[in-house]
Amino acid sequence: MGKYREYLFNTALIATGGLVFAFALYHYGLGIDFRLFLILLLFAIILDNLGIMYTDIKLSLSPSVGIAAFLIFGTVGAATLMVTSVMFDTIVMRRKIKNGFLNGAMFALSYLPAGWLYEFMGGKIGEISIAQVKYILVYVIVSFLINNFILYYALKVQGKILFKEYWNESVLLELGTYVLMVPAAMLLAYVYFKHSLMFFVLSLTPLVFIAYVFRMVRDLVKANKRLNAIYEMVKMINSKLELDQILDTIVEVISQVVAVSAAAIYLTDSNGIATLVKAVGGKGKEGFRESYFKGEGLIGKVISSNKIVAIKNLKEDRSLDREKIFANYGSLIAAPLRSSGVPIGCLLILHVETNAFDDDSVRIIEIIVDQASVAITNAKKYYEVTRKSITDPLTKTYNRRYFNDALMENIMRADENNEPVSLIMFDLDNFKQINDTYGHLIGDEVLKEVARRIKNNVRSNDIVARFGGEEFAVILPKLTAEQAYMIAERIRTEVSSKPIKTEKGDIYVTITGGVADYPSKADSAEKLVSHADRALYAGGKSKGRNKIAIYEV
Ligand code: GH3
Ligand code: MG
Repeated sequence: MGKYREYLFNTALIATGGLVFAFALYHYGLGIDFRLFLILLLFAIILDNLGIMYTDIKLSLSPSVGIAAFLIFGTVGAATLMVTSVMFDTIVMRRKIKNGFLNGAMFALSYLPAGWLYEFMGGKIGEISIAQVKYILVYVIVSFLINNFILYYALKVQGKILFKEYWNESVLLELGTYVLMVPAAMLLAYVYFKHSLMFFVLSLTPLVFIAYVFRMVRDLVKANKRLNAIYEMVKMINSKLELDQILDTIVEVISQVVAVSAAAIYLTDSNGIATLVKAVGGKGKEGFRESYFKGEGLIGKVISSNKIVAIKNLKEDRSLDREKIFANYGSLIAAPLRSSGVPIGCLLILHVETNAFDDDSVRIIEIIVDQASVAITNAKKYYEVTRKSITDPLTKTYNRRYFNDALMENIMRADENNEPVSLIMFDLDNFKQINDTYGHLIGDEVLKEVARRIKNNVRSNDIVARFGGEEFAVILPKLTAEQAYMIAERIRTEVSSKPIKTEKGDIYVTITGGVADYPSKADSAEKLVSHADRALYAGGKSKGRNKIAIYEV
């Protein structure tokens, strides 16, 4: 679908651009001095070459030559110059044939109507005066608007999603260059009308110098961005961010230093299987393969070999044929993530165009990925430690400490939202007997199984905790004691109805439960616990066990 839309858009753009251009040539003719045309073309090409790619948009000073040509030749001559120079730059210098035609059509469609509007409004060709400034501004703004309008849609149908983040910034930057280019163009045209061709050519050279300085500034800005990206990564290593936030930051930082159409992060488990944990661009997670076995496919190979892979032209690379995902892209970088030399996953960066990543990009990715790996490892370790500190090792339910915090938090939330929260306390019946009959180890097995049955019968945000030796507590947010009673009953039945299978045979156990809720049956966390406990003994244990009771005020 996306491909079809892109094809339709491209065809329509090239056809319209070509037709309008042919009409202009046929109807108005070129009528230019070819020697001058070639000189201007040469300068336009030089300036385009010194231009800088700002993410997906090229900034260059060649429009100043274009505007000068417009003031000298008029609409059709100037448009011809600009279409020729952009096509030369894209097709010959950047080797992108399709984009060459797209850019040519885009320029024809922006500069021709802008020129016609200029002439229609009364702007003059072939001479220069201050009174023309306002018309020249109209010419510049109209061509700029059409140009960027088409470019925006071209990038959009090409599936470049991240460009939107930089769009405003790059458009503003481009507009800024016109502050320099409009006066420069007027000066050039003035020199041409008043002085010799030789003098005119000489006055073009400072532009080349300025473009060169521009490029140096760009390199500085780029270097600065890269330093900043590394700084962000180092900062992240020492942060207490969760793994998911770390992965988000990695993708964000990467898209600041290289052009990204889509990116994915895979992390390996203990069996060496790499699983997709983050995906942006393309179709999100659906666009990427869910997992790769050890050594399987590009991702598996990058992880096993521990070597970064950069493919400049995916369309010519036969080795990846079988992986569908790569059919939509032109180039990629796949970088292994490793922690103290051990592979932990892979970062995949894709771009729709070929040759999107130069050697510099690959190097910076390598550095970022090293830092990112440390941050990922730290986050995983931190998660392990916190998880261990709040769970009961035998039953894998929450421990008493976590239960206390969670109960306070749930009561606070209940107050805020004006909702109830319920608590069930369970105690295994005659558990001492089970220990005495079958031994402590079998007793442990029984406890584990009862915990599992309780967890299986509550919602995912209910909190099951081991309150004491053979006592469990369940916090049920948003439920009244009556609703919690139903759940407690379900758990009681579930525990007593099926035997627990152990080495020493099937064991039947029963549990007794007490229920209370906040705020109707208790007005504090302490009372909620003591009231549920009192219901457990007064209403359950003392009345024969294997029962659930609600606290009576
Ligand atoms: P009641 O129905 O009144 O609750 O009787 P009970 O036997 O369950 O009550 P009691 O409080 O007398 O005994 C609880 C027993 O639970 C005593 C203790 O040894 C055992 N217990 C506590 N923690 C563990 C544990 O982690 N593993 C095992 N196997 N037993 C435990
Ligand atoms: Mg007991």
